[in-house]
Amino acid sequence: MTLHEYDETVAIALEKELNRQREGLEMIPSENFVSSAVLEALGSVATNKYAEGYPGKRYYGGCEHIDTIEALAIARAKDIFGAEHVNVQPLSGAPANIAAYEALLNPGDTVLGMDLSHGGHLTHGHPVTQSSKIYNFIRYKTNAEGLLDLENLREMALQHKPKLILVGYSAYSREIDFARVQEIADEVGAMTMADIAHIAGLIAAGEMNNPVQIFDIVTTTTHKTLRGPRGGMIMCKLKHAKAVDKAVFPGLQGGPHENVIAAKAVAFKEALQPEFKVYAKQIKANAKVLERILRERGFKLMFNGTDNHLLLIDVTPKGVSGHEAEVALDKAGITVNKNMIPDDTRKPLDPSGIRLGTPALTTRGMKEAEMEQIADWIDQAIINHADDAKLEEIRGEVKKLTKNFPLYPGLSYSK
Ligand code: DSN
Repeated sequence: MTLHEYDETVAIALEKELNRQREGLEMIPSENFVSSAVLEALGSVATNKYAEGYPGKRYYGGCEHIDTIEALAIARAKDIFGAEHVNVQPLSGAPANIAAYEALLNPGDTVLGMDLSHGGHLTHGHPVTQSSKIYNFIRYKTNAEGLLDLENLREMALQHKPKLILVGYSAYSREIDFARVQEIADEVGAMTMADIAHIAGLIAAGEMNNPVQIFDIVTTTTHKTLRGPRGGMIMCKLKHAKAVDKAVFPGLQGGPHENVIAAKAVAFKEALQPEFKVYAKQIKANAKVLERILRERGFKLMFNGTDNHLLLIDVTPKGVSGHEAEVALDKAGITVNKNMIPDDTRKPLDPSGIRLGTPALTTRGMKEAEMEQIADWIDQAIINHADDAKLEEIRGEVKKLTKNFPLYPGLSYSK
């Protein structure tokens, strides 16, 4: 019996979601389209298996094939990033970060992490998180030029004597000098952690600096630029291996999601191929086209542009809020997310900015020419945010363009 025959309601919703992905321009920088091979592994029988523990040391019988899969995922991740130790079990980025803190810190320890509105992440010590109640997070910011200021970071490190310095961001668009951060940490006797969730695919392809061989610990998600299944991963120096594994299981999680780990293994194989390097280069080239045209059209680019896959844009000079821009773009078939900008005076649900990126469109095969067209549509949609007919017209153009870049041909949930 097919899914559609058994549960039409879910099948129809999935078919609509598939069509939304096919007919729209997905520009949320943390999203991507996995390959059909990754999707197949994700929907495999490995979901049926309990495998608490680690390869060769499980608390359940029948884990021999699961061990093969998990060991392969670990070996491939080590190969990609040059890691001494890898744990592929974190369910996603937030639990990976929580486990990393648990592995390295004691309650009350001081951590330097970037402020959310300056490009950091909630799990880097925002007051709404549990971690912020356990550890003493001190938040640093970008400087007046809108850039990461490592001299200020050093001064703060000398002042606060943190146990851990945390870099790696979810809305910051510039390169990070990990080697300099390590020097600062060494000067004050701190450990180092990088959260490379957004840029892991670019690092895997050698398109951005790699902290893995320098830092104590590096966390990531596997579903953003790395283009794997929704999940997390921790890489660390051998000296932290035991603490990391213990923090993930049994410290934080129970049975690992082995179907997701199988899909991670497949995605890592893809990331090791020469085509992935071409893909990562194109992600950056596409982001540069958006940067150039949107700047020419009068948009205010935070951090003065981009070195990676994303742009954070203050849209208020265009007479709209981030929420209004997101809604208008949605109506035009372009999906982005509203986002706070540094020291935003507006509220998180209606901030001043939008964040957009190129990983998903690049996966579809779009290049510089398409980016020029898309930048124009973004500008037009925002200028005409109150004109539903114009937004509908752009949506029609968007749909036409997407037909030239097929997504999951042959896939259907409607039978
Ligand atoms: N929610 C992710 C993002 O969009 O960047 C980070 O957790």
